Amino acid sequence: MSTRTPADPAQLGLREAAERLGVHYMTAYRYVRSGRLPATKVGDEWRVDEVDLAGFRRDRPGRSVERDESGGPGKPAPTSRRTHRERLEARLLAGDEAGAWGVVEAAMAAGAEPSEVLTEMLSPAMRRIGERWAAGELPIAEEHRASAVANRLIGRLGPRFARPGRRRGTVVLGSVAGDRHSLPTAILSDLLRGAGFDVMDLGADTPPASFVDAGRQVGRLTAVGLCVSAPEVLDGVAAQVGEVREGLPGVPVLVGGGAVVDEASALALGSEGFAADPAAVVDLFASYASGRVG
Ligand code: B12
Repeated sequence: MSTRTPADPAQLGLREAAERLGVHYMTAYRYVRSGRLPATKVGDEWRVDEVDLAGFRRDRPGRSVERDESGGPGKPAPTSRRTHRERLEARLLAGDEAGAWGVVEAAMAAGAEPSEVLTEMLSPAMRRIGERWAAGELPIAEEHRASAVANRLIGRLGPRFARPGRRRGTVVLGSVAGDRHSLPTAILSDLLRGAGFDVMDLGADTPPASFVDAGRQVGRLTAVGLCVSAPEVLDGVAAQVGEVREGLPGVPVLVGGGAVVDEASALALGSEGFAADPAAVVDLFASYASGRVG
């Protein structure tokens, strides 16, 4: 029985894809929901591209896909981090939260730490989606849909970053006024929580006065972090940093994010430091907490 869409002859229904793979429909469905077989939902039905199906068959020569994650002597090698990243990207783009979470769980079962899920899977997947959007390969709607799923994943992972015990102080974070990106500070918040900080994340488009208000409300303020992802707002950032610094005298103010490309740019915007990768960013904030732990 063919379930091809008249609109796109290269797309198969899930039942036909299952038949071609020689597996039960529910097995093919599981491949899709776990991100192993790329598929797109059209209305109530999953559609599988013939090219993706061919790739899926090619990548599992003569072995059971269900055993992929198992590893161990005599078994197929464990699925790589890169493969998990690619599967996650596909589930994000499909707007499939359950499938995306399935990929995250599979990666953690294979040994990934929650922080690695954020820095080695979710962040690169989102960057790649941004590159594909910039290259004109993806409509902006798909980027929005992927961002919504990414937000849900960050929420689900959040409790895993709770760290009992001694605190290193509070960091106030947010993206600067005019910058609509909220994912970078949401991700950084959890990395900092995992390192023993309390974090108040103010999210996207935060005016300087709100950084100041938030900073005055929290106890043991370690630093304020301003994130800039959109280059188009860079011009106004130095003035915003000045306002925050004036409202919170003596408090370290750091500026970072994807649009702050090097140390010279960070310092020119008024930041007290710069860090290029996630571990260095956490260390940078931690350097202001040293001597104040407890
Ligand atoms: C999702 C997304 C959006 C979503 C935002 C959804 C959301 N809720 O966040 C929407 C659709 C709204 C959006 C809008 C736009 N976007 Co956009 N977006 C992205 C995308 C694909 C992913 C963002 C993300 O989640 N990144 C993953 C995180 C983890 O990124 P990260 O920066 O590595 O995060 C780390 C650091 O920033 C650091 N960090 C964070 N805060 C701080 C603070 C301090 C002090 C320090 C030290 C470090 C630090 O820690 C984080 C964790 O490791 C990026 C691609 C990319 N490369 O990031 C484009 C991207 C950032 N967007 C881009 C653009 C151009 C835009 C628009 C201008 C498009 C337009 N013309 O409308 C608008 C911006 C309008 C505005 N004024 O803000 C460009 C920016 C170009 C550039 N940098 O050269 C990018 C890079 C896409 C691209 N490849 O061209 N976007």
